[in-house]
Formats: sequence, C-alpha cells, structure tokens
Amino acid sequence: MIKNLEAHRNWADIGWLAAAAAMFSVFIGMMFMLFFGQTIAARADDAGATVGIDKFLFGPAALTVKPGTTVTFENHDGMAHNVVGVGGLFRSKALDTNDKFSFTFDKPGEYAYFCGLHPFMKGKVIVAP
Ligand code: CU1
Repeated sequence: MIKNLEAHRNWADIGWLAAAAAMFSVFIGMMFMLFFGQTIAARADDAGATVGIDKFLFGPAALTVKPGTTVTFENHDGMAHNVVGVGGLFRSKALDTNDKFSFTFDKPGEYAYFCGLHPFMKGKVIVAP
C-alpha cells in the first residue's frame, strides 16, 4: 500500500519536472529570438549608427536608419576590407584593422553595398523616415 503511494508520487514529480523543463526551453528559445532578431536587423534611432566588420561579415547585415543619419563602418577584422556602394554612391579606401569610414545617408531608399576586396561580403542600409 505504502509502496504504491510512493510510486504514484514519483510519477507526479517526473511530470512536474517535464513541465518545468519544457517551460525553461521555451524561455531560452525566446531569449535567442530576442538576441538574434536584434542582431540581424537593427534600427538606429540616434544621429549616428555603426556597422561592424568582423570575420568577413558586415553586422548588422541590414541596418535601418532615418534620413540624414551618418553610418560609420568599423573594421574589427584582422583582414583589410572596404565598403563600396552599389551604383557608386560611396566607396571607402581599404580599411585596416580598427579603421573607420563614415557616410551620411540623406535620402530614403535601400542602399546595398559590398566589400570590393571580397565581393561576397554584402550588406545594406535602409533609409526610412
Ligand atoms: Cu573584405
């Protein structure tokens, strides 16, 4: 009789643990979405915004800014990179490690750019009021 009761309680404990584990997984998942969602597409509301260059990637790959925002590209990679606007609107010199290049985006639109040294490196600045 007592054994039966204990067995019953053990099963109830496992059920509670499973529910707690499931809720914890959902929580971790939400944290990941929050974190990576912001990294993938960032909105810059202040006067200046920054795009970092690291490990052959522009980050964020898509940056949304208001018209008149100066975007600064900073090379944090150990390799030289540059920033070339598609259509020739802007073009930086080769940026060594920790070098910066700034450009002010005045008109609304989508401005795609790439690295002239490694053309597979791409990003865009979206200028929206
Ligand atoms: Cu590059």
